[in-house]
Amino acid sequence: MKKTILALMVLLTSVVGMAQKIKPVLPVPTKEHLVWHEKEFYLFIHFGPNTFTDKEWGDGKEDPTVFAPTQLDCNQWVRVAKLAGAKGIILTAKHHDGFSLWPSKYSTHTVRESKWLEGKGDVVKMLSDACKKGGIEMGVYISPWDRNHPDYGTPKYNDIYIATMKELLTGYGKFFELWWDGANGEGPNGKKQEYTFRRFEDSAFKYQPQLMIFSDIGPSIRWCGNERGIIGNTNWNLLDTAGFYRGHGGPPEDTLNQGNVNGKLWIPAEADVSIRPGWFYHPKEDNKVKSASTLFNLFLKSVGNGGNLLLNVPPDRRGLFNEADSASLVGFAALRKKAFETNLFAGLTPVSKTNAAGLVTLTYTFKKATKLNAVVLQELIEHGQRVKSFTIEAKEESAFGKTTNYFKIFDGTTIGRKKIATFNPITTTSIKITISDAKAAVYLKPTSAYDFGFEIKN
Ligand code: FUL
Repeated sequence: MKKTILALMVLLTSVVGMAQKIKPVLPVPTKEHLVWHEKEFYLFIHFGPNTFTDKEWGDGKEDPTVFAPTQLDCNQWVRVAKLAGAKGIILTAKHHDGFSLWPSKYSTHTVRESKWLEGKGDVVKMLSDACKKGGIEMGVYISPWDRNHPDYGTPKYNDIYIATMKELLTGYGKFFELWWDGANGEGPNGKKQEYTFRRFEDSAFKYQPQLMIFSDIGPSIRWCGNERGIIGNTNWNLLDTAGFYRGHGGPPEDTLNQGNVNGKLWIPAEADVSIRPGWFYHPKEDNKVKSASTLFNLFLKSVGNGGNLLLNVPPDRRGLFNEADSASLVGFAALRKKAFETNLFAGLTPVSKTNAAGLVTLTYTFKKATKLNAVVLQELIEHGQRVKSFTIEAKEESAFGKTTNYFKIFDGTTIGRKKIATFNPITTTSIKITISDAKAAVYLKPTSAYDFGFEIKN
């Protein structure tokens, strides 16, 4: 392995001046990807007839009047989202039952046919107004699978789907993300649909070029391969999609979970998971809401592995986030604040060295023995994802206060956009980070270290 490959550049200041000189390792993220990566955590909202019928998948035959929230308040969703530190909200504007949360002119199964606000309501509008007012972003889930639409299963439905998207993407301002679910069953006439996804994609980007489109294989963001909120410890933002299809026909789940080391496209992972067992609200799950510490752990396993966390919080039958969910979300924010409040590397300048084997190390020496349980590493991903493996070591002190050896506290693979490396709390005077393998010279953002001050639940 060439020394040059392992030359480590630690950039403690802005890289603006250098940026042009750095030879990228392809593929690199688009500027929209870079904006998306910084969001880290945002909410998902599953809401619709299923909320009232206690189902997860409505069959599209529900009477639209079942949709009857008594106190629907999107400002409350936004308030709680902000308290939780979420950067946006993605709403199921249309789930598989085909019910549209806006009065779509391409459907007869919408809020208009319900009695909510005498059929004059529009949840998409309400949420979009609330997000704008609250200063957070909004995205939409528009299920391609539609169990209500009479044209589903015929070529005409593809045109209807595009018209439906157009209605949403041109009528409510900018969305940050469009979510395409992989589920694809039969429509009301028993037929399955052959989707023209390429056309869907072109149309969506035409209406909103800045959109990030999610599906199991992108084009912008990929599914992380499970609905448990866990992205691989090894996580490449790269994916090969040739020969794969959305829905059935995608790459194996562990490939989605880890990406492809030499993948041709920048398609980062998003972890979608619900705060409750179901995606929609069910009263019997009020006591099954994930705790703040479970959510914090999921944060470590998603954002801490370089992807984004999309956390579903289903409003209840009032149309409000339930008290139990709100309490967990606020607790989750408090844990993040506590964990990342004090950067123990602040004010320290690391010593950067190339050892005999040509491996580069970064050594931080504390002024006095310091307790820590986490180190956060970040690559400057605009130049491509490079690091393949690294280790973290801590200096062991002898009983007589004399310096002894370093011992390993963390063995890592990828870093990517962010790696939150956690370990059992240790008290040490020095931390050594070694990048042991990389595709090319590595560019890191400043590294930080923390003592969370609480136990991490597994
Ligand atoms: C799944 C859907 O079938 C679920 O109902 C839910 O929307 C989840 C996020 O994706 O594939």
